[in-house]
Amino acid sequence: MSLFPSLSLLLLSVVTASCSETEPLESPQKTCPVYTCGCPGSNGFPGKDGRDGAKGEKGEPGQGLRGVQGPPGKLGPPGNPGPPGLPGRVGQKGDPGKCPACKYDVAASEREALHVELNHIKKLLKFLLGKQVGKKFFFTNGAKMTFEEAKALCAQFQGSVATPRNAEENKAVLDVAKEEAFLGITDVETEGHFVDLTGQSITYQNWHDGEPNNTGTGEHCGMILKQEGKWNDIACSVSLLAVCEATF
Ligand SMILES: [Ca+2]
Ligand SMILES: [Ca+2]
Repeated sequence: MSLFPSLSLLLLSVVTASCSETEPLESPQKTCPVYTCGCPGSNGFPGKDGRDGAKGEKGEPGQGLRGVQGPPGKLGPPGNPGPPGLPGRVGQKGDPGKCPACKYDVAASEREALHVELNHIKKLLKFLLGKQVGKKFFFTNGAKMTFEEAKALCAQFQGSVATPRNAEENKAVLDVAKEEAFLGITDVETEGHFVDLTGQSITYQNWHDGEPNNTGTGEHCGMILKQEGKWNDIACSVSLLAVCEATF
C-alpha cells in the first residue's frame, strides 16, 4: 500500500473536523464545501489613501501662547494730501517787528525829506513875512494885539517877541514891522530896568530921546518906532503889531 493515499485521507478528515466546530451544518447557505471554506485569515495591509474631502470651515483661534511682537515694519509711501481745512480764527495783533537798520534808514530818509521841506517853508516865510539876520528869523502875521497876546502868539512858533541885540537886528525888525511894534523887553519887575523875556539885562538899547519915561499910569513894555527904529516904553495893554523872532 502506498503512503500518499493515506496522507490525503488524513488531511481531509482534519479539514472536515475543523469546519464542524465553527459553522453549523443545518444552514444550507453556510454549508461549507470542502474546497471553498477555510479558516478566517489575518488582517491585510491598509489600502491606498482615498481622495481629499471637501474643505472644512475655519476653526477657532488656538489657545496657545502668543509670540513676542515683532519690530515695526518699513515706512509706507506717503498718502495723498487731504483737503484744506477750515480757516482758523484771526489772532491778536502782534508786536511791531524789530529792524534797527531799517528803522535807521527810514528815519534818515524821513529826516532828509523834512529838512528839504522845512527849507522851502523858511524861504517862503522869509519872502512873504520875515527877515533873517544870522540864524535869527523875524516875522509877523500883521495882526495887532496886547503884549501878553503877542507873547502867546510867538510861543506857538517856539519863538519869542522880537528882541534886537544889535543895530542890524533892530533894522531887520523895523523892516519886517514897517510900523510900531512890541519888543520883547519889560521893566515890570524893576521900574526903569528893562530886561528881556528870560529876565536877562539887555546890552543893546536904542531909546528915543527922553525915553523910557514911564508916563501915565506906568509904561512897562517896549516898542519900536517907525522913526529910525527908535524905542519907546509903552503900556503893555495897548494893541501893537506882534513881531516874533525864532532861531532856525
Ligand atoms: Ca516902566
Ligand atoms: Ca514912554
